[in-house]
Amino acid sequence: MGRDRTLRLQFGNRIEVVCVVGTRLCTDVYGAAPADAVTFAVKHSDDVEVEIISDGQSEHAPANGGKQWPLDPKTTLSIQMTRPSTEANDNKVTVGYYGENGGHPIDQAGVFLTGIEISLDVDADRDGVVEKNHPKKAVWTWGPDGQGAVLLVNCDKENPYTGKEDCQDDKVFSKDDLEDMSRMILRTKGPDRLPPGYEMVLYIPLSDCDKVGVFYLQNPFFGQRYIHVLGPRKLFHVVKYTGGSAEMEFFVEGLRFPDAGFDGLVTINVSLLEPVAEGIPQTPIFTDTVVFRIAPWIMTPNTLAPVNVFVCSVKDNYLFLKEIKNLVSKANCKMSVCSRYMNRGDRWMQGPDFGYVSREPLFEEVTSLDSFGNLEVSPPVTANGKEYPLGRILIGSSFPLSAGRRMTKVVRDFLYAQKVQSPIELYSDWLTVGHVDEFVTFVPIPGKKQFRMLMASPSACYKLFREKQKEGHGEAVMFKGYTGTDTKRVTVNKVLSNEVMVQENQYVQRCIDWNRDILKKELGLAEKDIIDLPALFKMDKQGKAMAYFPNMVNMIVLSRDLGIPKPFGPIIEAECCLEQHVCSLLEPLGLTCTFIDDVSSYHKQLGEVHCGTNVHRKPSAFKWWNVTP
Ligand SMILES: [Ca+2]
Ligand SMILES: [Ca+2]
Ligand SMILES: [Ca+2]
Repeated sequence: MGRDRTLRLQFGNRIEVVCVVGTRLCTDVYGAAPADAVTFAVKHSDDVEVEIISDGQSEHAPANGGKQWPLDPKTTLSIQMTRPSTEANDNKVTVGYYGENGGHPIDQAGVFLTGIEISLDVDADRDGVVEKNHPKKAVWTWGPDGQGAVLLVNCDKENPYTGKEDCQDDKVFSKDDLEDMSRMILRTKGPDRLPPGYEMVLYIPLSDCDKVGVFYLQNPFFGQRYIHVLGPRKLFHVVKYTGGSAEMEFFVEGLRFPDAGFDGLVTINVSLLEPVAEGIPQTPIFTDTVVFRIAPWIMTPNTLAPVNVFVCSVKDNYLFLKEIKNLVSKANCKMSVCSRYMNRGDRWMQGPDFGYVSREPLFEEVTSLDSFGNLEVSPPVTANGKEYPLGRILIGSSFPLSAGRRMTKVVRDFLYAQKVQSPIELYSDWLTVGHVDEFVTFVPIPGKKQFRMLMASPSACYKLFREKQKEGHGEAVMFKGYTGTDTKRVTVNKVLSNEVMVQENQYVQRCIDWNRDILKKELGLAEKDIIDLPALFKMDKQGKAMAYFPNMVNMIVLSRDLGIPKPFGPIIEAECCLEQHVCSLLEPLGLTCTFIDDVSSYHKQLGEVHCGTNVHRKPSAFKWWNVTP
């Protein structure tokens, strides 16, 4: 806001000053007084307010100059404009000095004033409308009682065929792109023109120039043009003062997500510059500031409704695609197949209105822990008295004290910096691939605002197999119709008598239990919230675990419809006992299980259904700025 400025009274010279409404000019009356003066009086025009301040007491000076005050070194005048001027210098303050005998003034000093209103405005109360001069527009606070404007990173592409994201150039190619930006309005009110030498400047701090971009809408009524005025290499922009009541409309885009060393806040200022004298730089006499917080990168949990399922079409997944297609049509959402040509192997899908971000480390080696399968997000939870209305991010990491793989620091720093889905670090390094989604997922309970956490469980599998053995199905055969390389005849008895496998799975169960305890504590879950899905693992040569049969927990969740990797379990009475068991756990909750053969397309390459798909979900109705991190 405006600073108080000091003004020096002079005799004989015409002083002209611009005063922003709401700011003060202070002047000393004693220093300028003629030698034989003992009192002074003040005359001023209607749109000016003058206070006589002496010894901490202040008194309004009447406009007509009818009162005299004793001259005292401690006395100052405080002058402010109460409304904007209609013409330059249309207001005046005159100080008259009087000698012992009063009567006529010995001398007079006058100041001509031009009032102007300036307000840089944003939607600080977050109701979708840019209000006028919100008192806390420069302070950003979280929570339902907080305030402060928000900004999106414009990281989508309005045109999917362009090479870069929208925010990477200084152009606006389509009006739809403005929907991704926040409005900012510069409101001014004053005379037709400012006295010579005054200038209005919009500017950003150097530290924000790679984080925010601003466009100005030129000629709103005749052939609109969007001029890039602030951003990288554009730290300031001189704003043309147009006079009268003016509203200049700007569009602001975020260029970067919050990250290590960047809390997500960006600042935009407007200043009024005043000339001091010919050849001397102008100085700011008034600054108005607004703050935006750049929206965090947010993950959508399985419990949110699906909108579109993205699947990559690769060489050998034709049948898999067909099965996913059936599931998607049951779940009533869209499906986009990304061709091999477009996905270049395994690229995260990009397209219109589908933003993306990538973080690449400068020095660290990228490991498989960095890929997206290693990031999951829980449904909304309350844990240890704290609410997480957008859920919590689960990231796979190495066991404490072990020197294993660890999600690259830049990715971890990035996730922590988003603040609204406070990450939980899980131990996933015991797996060959090392992904969180190999042992945990979440399913909604249709019709209720509840969910269950599903975990891969070797003990549940052994328990089921022993039951089947006792019931006389020890010779039931697994892997029937399985297109994998294991062609040996595998029975329930064979699995149960394999001591190495028993030991390896005990180890795996302990690793899962370690995570299970963390998840229960950090998500505030009870035993009844967790369902164990039978799974078996085997160790690779490096002592890391991989699924022995397709890992059912690695499923795709489309509302009530679950696409579960087909486990190829022991066939008992013409039915797979694993499928039958899982259905008996999930279907009473209102869920529908579809088992999808992903063996040749994904399982053999150590991924399952979930890894081969990406689901674009309806965003949470909960507004992220209402989170209290
Ligand atoms: Ca508003
Ligand atoms: Ca652009
Ligand atoms: Ca855009």
